[in-house]
Amino acid sequence: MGLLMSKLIKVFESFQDNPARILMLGIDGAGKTTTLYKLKLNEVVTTIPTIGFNVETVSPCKGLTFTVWDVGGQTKIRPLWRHYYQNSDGLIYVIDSNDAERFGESREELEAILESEEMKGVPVLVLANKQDLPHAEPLDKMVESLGLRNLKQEWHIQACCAVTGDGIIEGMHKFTELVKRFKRSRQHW
Ligand code: G3D
Ligand code: MG
Repeated sequence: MGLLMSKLIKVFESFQDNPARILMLGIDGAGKTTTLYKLKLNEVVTTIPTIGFNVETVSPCKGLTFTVWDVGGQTKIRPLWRHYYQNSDGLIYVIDSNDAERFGESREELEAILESEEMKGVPVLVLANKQDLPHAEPLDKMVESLGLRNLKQEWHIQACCAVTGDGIIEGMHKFTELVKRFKRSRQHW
């Protein structure tokens, strides 16, 4: 087991007695599958619950599951996404920082996801991925392009590189805090 994973397990173990369902979304090519493989302890399982809808799941620790798919296009199957939105405790939204041309598309998709009633209040970690590439945009530019300041829920943006794992632990630390706070607040509703 790598050093990265052993550090991540410490972060994730805190969910053992307080299970959490995490969605990891983003447009195709953002780096979700690569991130998933960095997080994995168990195998990544790919299922196709309905035609053309490819869902990956991984459970890196007892009590914790990540459910992952590509957002964008696919108008016919979009209504099915809501089923996965239900009871989620956090959203990790992955962006290719090096592909500014697609920031608009990423932003629209993020806004559409967060408009859903089921996602109300759910905290968001934005993984500004591919920061190793020469044309990666800086975080302040991405915050603006993605309209993150307009979000109603708590959010955090983390620069990372899914290939090397740089930034992933820091992002998960912060995200874990947000998710726990959200779960506590929901218990008090
Ligand atoms: P997706 O699951 O969101 O669709 P993938 O995205 O994880 O399949 O990644 C898409 C491509 O981007 C892959 O390259 C992958 O190796 C690359 N990638 C992912 N993260 C990073 C990163 O942090 N830095 C760099 N430089 N590349 C990254 P291929 O060539 O396999 O399509
Ligand atoms: Mg993928």
